[in-house]
Amino acid sequence: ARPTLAVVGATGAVGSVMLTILSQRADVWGEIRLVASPRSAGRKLAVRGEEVEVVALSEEAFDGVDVAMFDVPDEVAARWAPVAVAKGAVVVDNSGAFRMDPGVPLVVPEVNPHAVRVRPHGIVSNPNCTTLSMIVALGALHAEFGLRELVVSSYQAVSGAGREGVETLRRQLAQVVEASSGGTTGTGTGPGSLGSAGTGGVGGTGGVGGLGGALGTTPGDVRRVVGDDTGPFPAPIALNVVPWAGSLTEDGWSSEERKVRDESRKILGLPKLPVAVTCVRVPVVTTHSLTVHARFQDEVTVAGAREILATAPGVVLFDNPAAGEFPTPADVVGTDPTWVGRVRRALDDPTALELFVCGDNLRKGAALNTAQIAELVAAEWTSSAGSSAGSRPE
Ligand code: 11C
Repeated sequence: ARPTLAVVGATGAVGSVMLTILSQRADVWGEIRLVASPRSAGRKLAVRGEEVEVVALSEEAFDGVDVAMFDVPDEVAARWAPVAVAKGAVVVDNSGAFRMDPGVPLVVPEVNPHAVRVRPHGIVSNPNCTTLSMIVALGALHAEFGLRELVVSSYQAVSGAGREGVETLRRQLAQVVEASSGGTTGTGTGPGSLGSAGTGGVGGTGGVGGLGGALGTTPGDVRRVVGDDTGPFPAPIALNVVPWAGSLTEDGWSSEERKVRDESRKILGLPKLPVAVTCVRVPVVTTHSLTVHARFQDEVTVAGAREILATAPGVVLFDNPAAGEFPTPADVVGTDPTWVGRVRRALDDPTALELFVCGDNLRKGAALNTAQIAELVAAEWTSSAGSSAGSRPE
């Protein structure tokens, strides 16, 4: 019998993409049960071309479930994943609740598929979307060249902050368009929030019309237009970039930056890898991008790196700057691979490469990788000896 799958968090931003992905991929599942918070129970969602009614998250929701994917906040996963395990399910969790637990494998099927088999707590973790947006390409280069150091900056899409992140960007874009086309903008009325007297009058009143007219030319003008409610971001995200993702941890590091470092080390099996990372939010709806400086054990060549990237499973090399060809989020969104461009050898270090990498943060960055891990687990059903109806692999 095919294993029964539960999708916990089916109505969320990642959960919705998961239902699409489950409908697109080769079907390895028996029943697919959709689970969400009680307020979503009773809704019907389409998966594999059928309408399925959402059931409320409860102990009974895991009755007969073999594999349970969790796309929920950390505290919900921490509370309910052990319940699903106690009911006999293998949990594939996309939250940050268990990733760094030594008894929980952190799996990227193209990089460390073998790790999925050793799961003493019955839980397999899916990495953070920023880590995932680069790690398939880096794993391929590491296998050949031996990675020694990473220096990374992210350009993260607002959907990484969930539906609220997307709604905030859309609202602010509407506000700045409105303000720039003669609406309520406060541009040019003063020295602005940074107090740089002398720049306040640059925009003038009313601007020149159209997106960006005068707006974005004086300190604090965008902030005044979008108001105090900046949603999940600590500063306006329209007409801006924000050097922050996640929460504050020790010594000024964001939780997101620590995740990229710690998770990359764990996935690559390099517990002491030096990783310097700065995470930045940009006004892109979906698809995270990263600049990567990767230093290896020995000298590298661009030709050698290109050959590896061009043939690595899950990677697309798109790198012809003379023709204006490199990945951008607007072109990559909705696709599965990790896209790599701008491959250069570091000018001052023959052992290092510079790359620009893009990956859809909701697909490979979240739902797709979770689905791939779940499929690895499901394969244990079909490969286990005497896989009779209802039997679970040992
Ligand atoms: C972001 N990467 O873009 C985050 C969201 O640990 O899975 C996912 C947080 C996580 O804000």
